Amino acid sequence: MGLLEVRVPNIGGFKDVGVIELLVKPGDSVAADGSLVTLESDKATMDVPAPVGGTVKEVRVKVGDRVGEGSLVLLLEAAVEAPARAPTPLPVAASPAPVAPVAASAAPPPPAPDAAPSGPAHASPSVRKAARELGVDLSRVTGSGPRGRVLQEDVQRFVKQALSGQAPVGTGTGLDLLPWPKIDFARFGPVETRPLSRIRKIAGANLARNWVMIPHVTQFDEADVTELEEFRTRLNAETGDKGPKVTLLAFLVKGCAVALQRFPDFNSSLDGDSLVLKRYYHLGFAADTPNGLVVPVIRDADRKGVLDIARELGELASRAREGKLSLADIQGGTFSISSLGGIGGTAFTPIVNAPEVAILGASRVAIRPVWDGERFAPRKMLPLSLSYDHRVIDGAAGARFTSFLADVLRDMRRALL
Ligand code: CAO
Repeated sequence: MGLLEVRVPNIGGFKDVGVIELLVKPGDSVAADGSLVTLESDKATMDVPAPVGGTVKEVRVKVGDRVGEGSLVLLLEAAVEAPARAPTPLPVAASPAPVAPVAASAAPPPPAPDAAPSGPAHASPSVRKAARELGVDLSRVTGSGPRGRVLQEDVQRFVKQALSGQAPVGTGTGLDLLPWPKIDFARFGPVETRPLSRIRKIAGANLARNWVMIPHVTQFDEADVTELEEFRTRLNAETGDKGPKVTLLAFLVKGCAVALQRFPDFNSSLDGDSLVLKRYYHLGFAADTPNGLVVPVIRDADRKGVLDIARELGELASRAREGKLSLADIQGGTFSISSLGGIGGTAFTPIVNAPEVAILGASRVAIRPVWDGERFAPRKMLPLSLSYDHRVIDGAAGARFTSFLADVLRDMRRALL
């Protein structure tokens, strides 16, 4: 059993090709045709395979080396008697094709060139083979190699995460977070432990996912609701006990439905490389309940009047507080509103409610001096905080949306236009 010199076979005329990955180390056993190293030209990635099965004795290249046909890759101790003809430099094939037919039995079979880096996933043939065998869709694996190349360990990590039920996260762009701090708080003072409610656990998991997966931007603006508030007060006085109590939130729902029709991207969802634009306007509103946050949905807000919206808001909010919402009450939302105006605050950054792409936060109306061109006048100003998914919505669109919404709230007759 002699030592076999494994050299770079005919690689289709490429002369100065980089070694980008060593797939074996001294002492490793390899099967015949097993991949030894991966080479990469500017057009293709290819593996140099073992001509016969055996044990790797010495690796003669390192990552970053430039090689060409005939370069010595490693020394292999063949498991069986090596064929008489040494696998030294292969005869140059006449064909410039990357895969040259090789006759000599001891010579390495030709490397299998792989898709050029412009392909959907950038990975060597051995990694592709492993992915195929494991049923892994390589386009879903985050590559941690140079230029985002998917390595063996990326595929292994992906499989491990899939088996453990976690979302696959690669090292390159994933969250390599420190473990959560484990502290015995009782060492520092008295504590009380309260289990999280079911709603809080579900909402928390959703919020955490949305916060880390969506690139959020929050656009702040304010709407002059002086006239709207006068109208609302009059309306409530007129309807009295006969009608629903109309709060600012009902006008916000209506105003947002109008703005969403004007800016359809805000009423969409991302689906892979596409945007699904919804032609219905179902608006969710965050409701604070003793058990945590829920988001009931007002369907077809664009087709409802403010009184109907106010009635539904009241019903849904009380069902939410009593824990009596049905699944239908919380499904199908296309945009959400989180109103903290009844409580206080000047601005906040709401978290987008995936798979929606935007959410409007409303804070407490304040009377502020506003310059009307000639003098300062006391106006009722409603602070707006619009968070959106920056993958879908650009900053300019975000600012246009809040400006338009502020215009509608300043004069609701604009909702009729
Ligand atoms: N500025 C000033 N006052 C406001 C206001 C605002 N932006 N919004 C509401 N108000 C007033 C209302 O007019 C009402 O006043 P009156 O009783 O004098 O008429 C009072 O605040 C209470 O309103 P409300 O809370 O009963 O009704 P609403 O329609 O504004 O809100 C609901 C309903 C269910 C959304 C609300 O009760 C609630 O749960 N809010 C919290 C939402 C939340 O937790 N969001 C955060 C989610 S995490 O991002």
